[in-house]
Amino acid sequence: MPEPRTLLLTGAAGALGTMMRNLLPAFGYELRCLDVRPVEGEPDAVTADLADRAALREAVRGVDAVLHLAGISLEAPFEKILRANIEGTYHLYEAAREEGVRRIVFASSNHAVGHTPWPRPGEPPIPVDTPRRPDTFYGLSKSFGEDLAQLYWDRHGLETVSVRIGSCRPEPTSVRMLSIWLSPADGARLFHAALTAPDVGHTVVYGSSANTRLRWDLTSARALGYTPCDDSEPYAARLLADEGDLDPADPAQALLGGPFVTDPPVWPH
Ligand code: NAI
Ligand code: 15L
Repeated sequence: MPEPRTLLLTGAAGALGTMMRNLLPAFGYELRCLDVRPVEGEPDAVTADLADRAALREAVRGVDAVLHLAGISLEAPFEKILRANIEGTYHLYEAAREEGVRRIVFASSNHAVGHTPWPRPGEPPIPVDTPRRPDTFYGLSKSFGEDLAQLYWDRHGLETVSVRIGSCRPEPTSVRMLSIWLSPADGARLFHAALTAPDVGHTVVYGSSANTRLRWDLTSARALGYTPCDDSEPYAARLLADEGDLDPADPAQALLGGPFVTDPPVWPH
């Protein structure tokens, strides 16, 4: 497969979409942007809802690959998650299949496995094939997306890398994030690797930087050619002084999904 160059970026107006619009062109991508909201500074962006199959077909026509970031990015009522994340992702995959797109990089989330306990000291890191344990309807939609990706690979030969993103933001803002932080620059490196690695079929990876306090397995991400360069550790002393260390007796701290696992989810924290 030749290196993709023309890339449809869904969710381009969002936090991650905005960071990737700034970072991915340096890797040689020409971006076509899509969002249900206008995308600031991108007059040619497609303004469309993921429910609009005709608009999606037109948007994916001729692109080499899709970076699918659009959707609801936090917990929400099931009906909203159903429409945007479950049905919306299905519509995108159908449009891609119909137009012959070869690869999608899917923004999955740590919340697809958010009910997984953090490993204790000395235990191995959480593997990518740990059983799916969503912590919310939101996490459930990401679990669905991973299954959808597997189906479209097995039935239609449409490749996907599902990236279970930790927390991608300029700086980690909690002790939990020290383990799952993905710096924006590493995010761009990881998405580039996911877009260009050969023969991925459907591959699931965790999305984080090379954090000293990493507690999940980055092997499958590294196998794509991803070499993370950042580490959250310089932020650790300040965050630990503010919050103290994680309390294994508190479900919001003992489980991967953190504040999402409580009912109702405690967010933002
Ligand atoms: P965000 O909420 O800032 O951006 C999502 C974008 O999707 C928004 O611009 C929104 O207008 C658009 N959107 C929502 N529903 C849509 C629809 N029906 N049709 C078209 N566009 C729609 O979220 P963020 O932080 O940029 O995350 C991007 C993706 O990465 C999301 O899928 C999120 O679940 C996933 N993710 C992000 C993480 C992070 O740390 N930022 C962590 C884990 C996963
Ligand atoms: C996610 O899936 C969210 O989209 C993001 O906003 C963060 O909250 C992240 O998980 C997290 O777990 O910190």
